[in-house]
Amino acid sequence: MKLYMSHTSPFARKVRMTTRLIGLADQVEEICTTFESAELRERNPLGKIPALEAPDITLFDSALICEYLDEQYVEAGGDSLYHGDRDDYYPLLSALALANGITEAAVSTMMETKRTTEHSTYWLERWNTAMETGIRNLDVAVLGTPADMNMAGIAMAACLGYLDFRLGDRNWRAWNPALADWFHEIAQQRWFTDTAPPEGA
Ligand SMILES: N[C@@H](CCC(=O)N[C@@H](CS)C(=O)NCC(=O)O)C(=O)O
Repeated sequence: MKLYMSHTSPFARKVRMTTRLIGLADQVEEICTTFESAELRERNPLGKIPALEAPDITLFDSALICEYLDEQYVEAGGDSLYHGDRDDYYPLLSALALANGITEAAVSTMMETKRTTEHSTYWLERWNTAMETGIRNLDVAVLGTPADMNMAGIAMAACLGYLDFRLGDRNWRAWNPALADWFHEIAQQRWFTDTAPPEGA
């Protein structure tokens, strides 16, 4: 399989952490690309990173790619990253939706601030509120532990890694101290450190 990715994309990182956690990393060639490239647009008409070329299908959006990888893992006898305790199923999916949504707000903020023309205060405020309210409302209990990760935890790890990397001025740890404690342990895991953006990126 070929993953079209960039080292700075939190959506690509979510996929890359997943391949490492489920033992599929050596079957996925990581190809660095940019969102302006023709090779990416051939695989994702929206021109967004990441896209996965699998033997049977080419997939985009990171959520779909992660579901596909999870299916491979389950077929090989692994426990699905989406199904923990049955009672946790919808809380887990809600936390996953929240993590993906906060990441979207963070990436949009970053792209808007990088624009050379005038920035939209309206959108920057909306995204900031989404990030802060999302993080304050996140229930750490459903995110899993390093020994028992699930997709909500992986998505949240990618999200918080991105906030520290690109939006270090947001003091998200003060918004949710329990989440800060959870992340402190996660940030030491090999699958997290191995997928970090390179220095100076
Ligand atoms: N929902 C998409 C979001 C992907 C996304 O926004 N990727 C960013 C890089 S972090 C991108 O390629 N942006 C370029 C653009 O929006 O045109 C996913 O989960 O894959």
